[in-house]
Amino acid sequence: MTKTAVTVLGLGAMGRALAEATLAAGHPTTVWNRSADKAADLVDRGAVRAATVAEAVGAAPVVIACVLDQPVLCEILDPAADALAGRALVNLTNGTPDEARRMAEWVAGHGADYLDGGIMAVPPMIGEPGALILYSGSREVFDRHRTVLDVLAEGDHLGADPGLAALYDLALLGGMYGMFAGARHAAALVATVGGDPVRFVEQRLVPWLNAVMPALSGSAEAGDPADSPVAMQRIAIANIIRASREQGLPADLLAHLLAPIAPPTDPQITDDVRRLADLTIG
Ligand code: FVH
Repeated sequence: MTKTAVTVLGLGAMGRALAEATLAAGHPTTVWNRSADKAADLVDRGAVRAATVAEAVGAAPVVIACVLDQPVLCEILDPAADALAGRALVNLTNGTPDEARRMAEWVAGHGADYLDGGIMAVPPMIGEPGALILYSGSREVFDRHRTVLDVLAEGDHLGADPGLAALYDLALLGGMYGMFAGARHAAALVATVGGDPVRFVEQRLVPWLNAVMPALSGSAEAGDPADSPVAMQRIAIANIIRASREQGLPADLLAHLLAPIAPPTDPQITDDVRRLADLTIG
């Protein structure tokens, strides 16, 4: 079966993993990177190195872009705009929903189709079970180039609005970073009494988080959970803030922990949170 040719723009940690996956699956792969030397070993494995972005874009019907951020993508695509006509740009660069919508418009203005994507994986996961890419924008591109996209990760098309994938991606990353920030603070708190932060995370925190994971879906619902009422949770969170201060750790950011249990629609709870935050953080 003839394999669709693919271009990959950007050979950072993630772009390289994407190019390796398309190459391994037998798709003729053209690559471009600002630092051209990063393409050397891919060329040894059969990739074609393009000298310019325009040459790379012109080499394949599907162009996968994965660079640092959206301003960088705009900067490199601008001189190659004319080469886009009739192709599909699959933009897997992290960005905001509005950036994705603007990119979709710009790409359409140059006669090309647009699919935005948010990669829910780290580079070693690409091409492996468990990797997921959220897509939005052209459903037609998603369906037409499924054989290429499926070698990268499982794909989930969220809808026609090009901004959807970025929004879901950032929402998921926000949840992840909130957890990481909580973990760093927890480890720092344990270190104040001589505890080994790495062992604490491995032996205590990870099992604890796994145990409470089933409660996560309920945490997005409005209302007062019967077995862990909001009034009780507010006091526990205030105590985390007070304990942090007692142990000499900055606690200001922890006030945000109060927000998830204080739906803004409930003026009573919002007032309580404000007073509690004033009390503990002032
Ligand atoms: N790596 C990860 O874990 C995450 C997983 C989820 C998705 N993200 C997003 O993927 C985009 C690329 O991330 P990356 O990991 O490949 O990032 P780097 O290794 O830092 O590579 C950056 C590439 O961007 C190129 N670049 C940077 N500035 C410019 C510029 N001014 N002009 C042209 N290219 C530029 C850089 O080129 P070079 O430094 O090698 O010459 C790399 O190709 C990103 O949106 C993540 O959020 C990754």
